[in-house]
Amino acid sequence: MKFISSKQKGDIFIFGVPYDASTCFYPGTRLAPQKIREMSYNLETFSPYTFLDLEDKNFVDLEDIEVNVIDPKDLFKRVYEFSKKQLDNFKKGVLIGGDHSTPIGFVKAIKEVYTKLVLIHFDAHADLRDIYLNSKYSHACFARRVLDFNIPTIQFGIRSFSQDEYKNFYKGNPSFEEEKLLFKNNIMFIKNWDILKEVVYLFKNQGYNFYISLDIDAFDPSFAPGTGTPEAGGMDPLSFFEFIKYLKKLKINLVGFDVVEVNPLLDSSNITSALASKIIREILLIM
Ligand SMILES: [Mn+2]
Repeated sequence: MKFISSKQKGDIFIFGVPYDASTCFYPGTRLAPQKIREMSYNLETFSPYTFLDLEDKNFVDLEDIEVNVIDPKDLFKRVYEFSKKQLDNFKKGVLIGGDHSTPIGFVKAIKEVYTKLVLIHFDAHADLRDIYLNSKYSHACFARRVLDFNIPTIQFGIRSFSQDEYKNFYKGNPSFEEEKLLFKNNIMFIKNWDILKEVVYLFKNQGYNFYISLDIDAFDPSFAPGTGTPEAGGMDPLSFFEFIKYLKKLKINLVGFDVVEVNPLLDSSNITSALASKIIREILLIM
């Protein structure tokens, strides 16, 4: 099954990575790419936020890649090589996970094409561990690997981190402690939508390209219950759609996007998959 309104040719590719072996709690995110596509047939192709229509957007859903591997490092290599190949033909890409280990190789491939790249990481969890359960490519290491690729990273929605993550990245970080728009160790921590919009504006003016990584658990569990590690106190979908509207107005160059950690086995009435599906529609429209 392909995402609604997928075309034969286009500038943007979508692919699914049905992999959840690095998940530490409940498995099931491997089922998300198919479920999210299924839910797309419930959507209008026309957006009430941007007044754009998916029918007019040239993107190609390449469906799921083969991920018959256990080791997250093999998965990383596979996603990287696949993405690299696709970026010879396509300008931009969208990944549907899978757990948060799935986009690491994709981000690396994007960064090799777009050297001037900034990443916005929406998540409840810091994902800044260097190694987790013996792997550097675990879903708990996503943001740390992004920093290894030398990509300035803006985190939003984070409300769960270890004492080590706190000491190494947040403590003494002016963006964390005083909400100043300053990087420390290439990372900025933002809690407020208006400040996030200001940061995006500054990067856009410096000619940066954008990548957005969305862990669905950034949303409050009341909006997105279908995820393995729910964390109370999260963001709401309306604010996110408002943010996308702002990105459209600003005409940013959004070159990569992923949505991860949707778990259809833990979902209720498919509301989490439906949310992810709607977000993909909105993101495709502004790409
Ligand atoms: Mn998370």
